[in-house]
Amino acid sequence: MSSDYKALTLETLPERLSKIESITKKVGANYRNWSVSEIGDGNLNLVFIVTGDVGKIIIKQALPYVRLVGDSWPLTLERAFFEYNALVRQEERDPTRVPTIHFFDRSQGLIAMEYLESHKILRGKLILGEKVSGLSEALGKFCARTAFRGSDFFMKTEDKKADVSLFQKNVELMAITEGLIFTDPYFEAERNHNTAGLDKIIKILRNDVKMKANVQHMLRKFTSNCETMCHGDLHSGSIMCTETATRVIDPEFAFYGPLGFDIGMLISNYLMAFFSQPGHRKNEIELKEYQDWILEIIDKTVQVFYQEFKYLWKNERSGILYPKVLFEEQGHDSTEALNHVLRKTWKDAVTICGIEMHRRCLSLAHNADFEDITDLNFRAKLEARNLLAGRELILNASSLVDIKSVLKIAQTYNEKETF
Ligand code: SR1
Ligand code: MG
Repeated sequence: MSSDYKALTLETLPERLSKIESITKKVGANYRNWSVSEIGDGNLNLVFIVTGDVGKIIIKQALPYVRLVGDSWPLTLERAFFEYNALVRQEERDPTRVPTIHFFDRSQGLIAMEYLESHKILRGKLILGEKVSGLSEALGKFCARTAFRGSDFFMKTEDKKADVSLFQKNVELMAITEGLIFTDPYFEAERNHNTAGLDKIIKILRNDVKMKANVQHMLRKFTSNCETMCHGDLHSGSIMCTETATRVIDPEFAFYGPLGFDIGMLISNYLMAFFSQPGHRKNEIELKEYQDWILEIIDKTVQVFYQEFKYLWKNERSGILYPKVLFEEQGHDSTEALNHVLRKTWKDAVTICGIEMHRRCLSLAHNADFEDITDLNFRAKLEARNLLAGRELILNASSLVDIKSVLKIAQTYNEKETF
């Protein structure tokens, strides 16, 4: 850590940032008029909203430790550097989907970025039963564009290799994913916790050798298949929406990995929103209507993902992989090759989806979808459905060849009496 690093406070922020022109331009030069509030509810960082005479800005600053745990789990500030670099690339690959960056300071682990007026965290909206129009369109395209344009289908290979080597240094955050997502749920790890009543289900998961092996096959891909730059943490807490607009935030876990990683994690978080709904609304008609809406969103997101990926394959395939010189320019159709790529990507997505469903109930960082349910017996019952459905996905990823079959599993487990 740089020796001049200092975490910002509500009191010190205005004077410290008043010397930075790109910030005063957005907020106003008279820093004595700034009001500051800390809104960070994530697991790692400080997040401030700064309001001045001219406008508002978001200041995100890394702490030298994991906020969720405290200083017993030190973490360098470098995640801000990776987040900054990921935001720059995401802006190129899917313009206007991520917040505009106004300022970055590596030694302070600090990024100043666009305040997303009237946007709320998607997870909160899903818990409240609020709908967002254009959600599937925005995120299906985001996943396809970032996956395709960050890969050897599109990039100049020297740029891709340089980028892989840059993001391979995001070691600490990849280690969090490797531990919390791929490993801890499947044994009695120190940081795990779970809702009481799940012991029988947890035993089933931890004794399922075939499933554990599939998880590890996926971890192997996570560590070695540097196919594209993934957001790395695309859950519903990394998405902000109004009723009609959708933006993606927080790519500090970015890494070069499997093409299906982000879409798989996204679907997983929708499925957890789906399974947890009975804990948030009791009216049967409203419940069914909203759960159906979530399933439609998933279905449409995947359709948009495929459509966009296919479009990019046809129109932007300029990298070293499956070059047109070997196919179209020889009068040969590349559709079979494309379908092969999509099949493998989908299998990875389904596997990641199941793994994420496990870790959010068993490992360290749970999600509010389930955690906000105060009736613990009922929460355990819903989590059990989610855990067993996740197991089905991991075990059967090869045969669940489309989204409809995944959604069918969700519907089946949603009706299941698990204990
Ligand atoms: C210690 S960090 C725990 C989790 O929070 C982040 O948002 C990631 O999902 C990570 O796995
Ligand atoms: Mg985050």
